[in-house]
Amino acid sequence: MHVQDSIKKIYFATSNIHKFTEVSNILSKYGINVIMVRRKILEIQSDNLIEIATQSLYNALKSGTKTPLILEDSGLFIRSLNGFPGPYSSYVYRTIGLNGILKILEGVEDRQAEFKSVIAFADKSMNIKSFIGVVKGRISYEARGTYGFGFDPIFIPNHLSKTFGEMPPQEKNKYSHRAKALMKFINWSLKEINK
Ligand code: ITT
Repeated sequence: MHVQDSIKKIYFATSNIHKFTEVSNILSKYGINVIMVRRKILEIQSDNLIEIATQSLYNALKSGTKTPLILEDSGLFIRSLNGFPGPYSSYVYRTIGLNGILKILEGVEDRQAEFKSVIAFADKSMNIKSFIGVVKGRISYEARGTYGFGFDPIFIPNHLSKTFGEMPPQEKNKYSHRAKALMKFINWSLKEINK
């Protein structure tokens, strides 16, 4: 792979401005300028985030989105619900929202959950690679905080007491699934440059 040329500027296909801001804040620290591509990309239905992210990346490339390109698929996986809402997190957030999840978990003691993020990357030669980040934690008993987006106000990372919704962006980036996936991507691309 020839990531040398691509490292200064990268396209990010997403319709989610919050994801874009998080990714852009992290990558800019490594001198990478992130350009948001808002085009709506056909997303397959699958229980597997890697499959969704990779297939969406192919679809984006097919429809002419510029490279180097990244795309991210993520979700909240709740243990006592066998991983629900998982890949359907966006839909579940829009339909039943935070209160819906809190209601489903009323009286449920096992609050364990994790956020997962898959970053799929295509270089200028359209070689594809994916990177996974996971943050383990628990679902709070009530929504707290106004930072972030989506399920942030009900997710508390392990060993902490604040929800993601109570953390300013830099603090969330220390723990988040997205930051972890991005760090894997960055470390890999730095290694590729030195090959
Ligand atoms: P794109 O597909 O256009 O990038 P999207 O929001 O539809 O944007 P996903 O299909 O990957 O993205 O859905 C992920 C959903 O999971 C997202 O909408 C949130 O509801 C939830 N989610 C993922 N990461 C999150 C985070 O860091 N904080 C809070 N909620 C998150």
